[in-house]
Amino acid sequence: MKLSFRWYGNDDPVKINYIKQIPTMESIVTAIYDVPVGEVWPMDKINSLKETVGKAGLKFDVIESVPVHEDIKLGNSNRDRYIENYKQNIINLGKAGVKVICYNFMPVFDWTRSQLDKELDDGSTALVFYVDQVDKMDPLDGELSLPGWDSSYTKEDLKDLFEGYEKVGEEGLWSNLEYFLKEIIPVAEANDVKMAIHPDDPPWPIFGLPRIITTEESLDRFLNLVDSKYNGLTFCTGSLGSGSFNDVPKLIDKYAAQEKIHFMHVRNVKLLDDGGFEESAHYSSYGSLDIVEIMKVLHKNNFDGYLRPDHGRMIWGETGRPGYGLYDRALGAMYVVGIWETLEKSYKKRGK
Ligand code: DNO
Repeated sequence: MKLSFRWYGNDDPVKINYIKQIPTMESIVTAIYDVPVGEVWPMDKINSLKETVGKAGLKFDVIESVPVHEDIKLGNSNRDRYIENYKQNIINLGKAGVKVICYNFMPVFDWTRSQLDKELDDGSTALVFYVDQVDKMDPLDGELSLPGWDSSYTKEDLKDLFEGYEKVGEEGLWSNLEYFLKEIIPVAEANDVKMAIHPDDPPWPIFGLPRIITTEESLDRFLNLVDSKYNGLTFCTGSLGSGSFNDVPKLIDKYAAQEKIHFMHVRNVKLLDDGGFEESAHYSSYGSLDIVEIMKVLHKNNFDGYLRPDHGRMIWGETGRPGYGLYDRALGAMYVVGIWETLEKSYKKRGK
């Protein structure tokens, strides 16, 4: 595995040089944030980001994300213009040496939580999804703002989008995804850039909007839309693991064996009885996922893709981007690296 860490560019309160100080850290996961969704990322911006990352002694080989314009997801008549731009982004990033692009196909909202700073028993704060709170949230009243969401939408835009998705429905979303993949995957192949879809977080429909990348069945369906090693997954343990219906180690075993996992997001979640969840420290017994088992199945399948510790809590007084502080993610990184080293050494000893 190649250890990586998400960094939001020069505006990120986490300094890139500090990231490099995490033992065995190889790569930065980042993006261009000041180009509107759907437009082409200029080569000079890509190269300057690459230079910054290189100067810190890290590799620039994973992009998270190149966002997909809503017109593509909705299958609107102007989608081809945005798909052409998307292809150009793949070409430009390929030229800069990028190996993996993470993206998602979630309508309107990316990841969703009801609270970003829930205080846990030890005084740290974490992101949570409480069902009763989410039930009371109304994205159309114009008041809501969460970090995974594009805050540039007006109330009217949102209303139009919601109506659009109501017409499209789940099956329409699938066919728009298929159309998109059939266009972009050949370009990814030609430029040696692996596409890695991020599952829906949480893995069920929210606010009446369809969500389709949620279960084993849907992952199978997705991979069969275009059968190519360039059409793969960002396997996010926390997103898929928020649904008790997903057996995370079993799914990783299956898709790693198929060499369809290009990028791993590793974090833990504590599932609650009513279907909600709290994000927890990475260590297995703090949440509902067995992180050792997860690392074991990756190791068993000789996983050599990128892996990053996902969301951390805020600890030691750190403030910053919810889920993306330095300290707890660094602890998570060392925890998974420790498990990996143990696996490497014990299997070598046994002569495997
Ligand atoms: C949340 C992230 C997601 C992810 C996108 C990929 O912390 O994992 O926002 O970056 O869904 O497009």
